[in-house]
Amino acid sequence: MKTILFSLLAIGTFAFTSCKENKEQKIATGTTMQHDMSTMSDSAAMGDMPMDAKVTVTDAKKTSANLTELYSHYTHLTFALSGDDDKEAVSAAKGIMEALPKIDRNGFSAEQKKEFAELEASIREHAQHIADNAGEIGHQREHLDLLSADFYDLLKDFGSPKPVYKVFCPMYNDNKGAFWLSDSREVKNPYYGKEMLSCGEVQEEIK
Ligand SMILES: [Cu+2]
Repeated sequence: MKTILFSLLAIGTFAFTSCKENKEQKIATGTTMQHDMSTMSDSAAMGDMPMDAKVTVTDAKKTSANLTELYSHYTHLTFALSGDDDKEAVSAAKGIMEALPKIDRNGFSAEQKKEFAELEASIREHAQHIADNAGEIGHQREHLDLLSADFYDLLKDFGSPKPVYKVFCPMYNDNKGAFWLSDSREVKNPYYGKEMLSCGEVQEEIK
């Protein structure tokens, strides 16, 4: 009985999100990812921004431009975890912690300062757990789930430095599901890595 139910669920989920492993795609995406990672690490401005960053950063509200560096470390983290790289995830999480105090809060209202302080404390806590758990990628991924919720609130309430997609994976955490934020509509699942890299669907675009 359980098996039948599970199969039905699996078929349903599959039809919805195409959570199938595709070897060719895996190889292709693996290559792309390495490229992305190397671009990211050799520029302080963080790799994949040149396309729209010039326009966005110049024209954006001060606050959202202010979040550019912090958010770039978050995308570094999702790249690392989608590549099953726990050590890279550690350095991305450290980048998040280092970027937090650099954020200029002078333009924030009293209410924004309060909200930001709460988000900052939570982001710092989850980033710390990720940084402390090299070799425990499952544990790092649990904190990515919570961290992603914080970043979602941050970008929604303080302005996104660029268009960002909210991507949902319905299978993570015993089918409770979890989302992450991505610069691209292309799905590279940080909760499963190569085990199920293309599982997920774009739910929302945050601008
Ligand atoms: Cu932890």
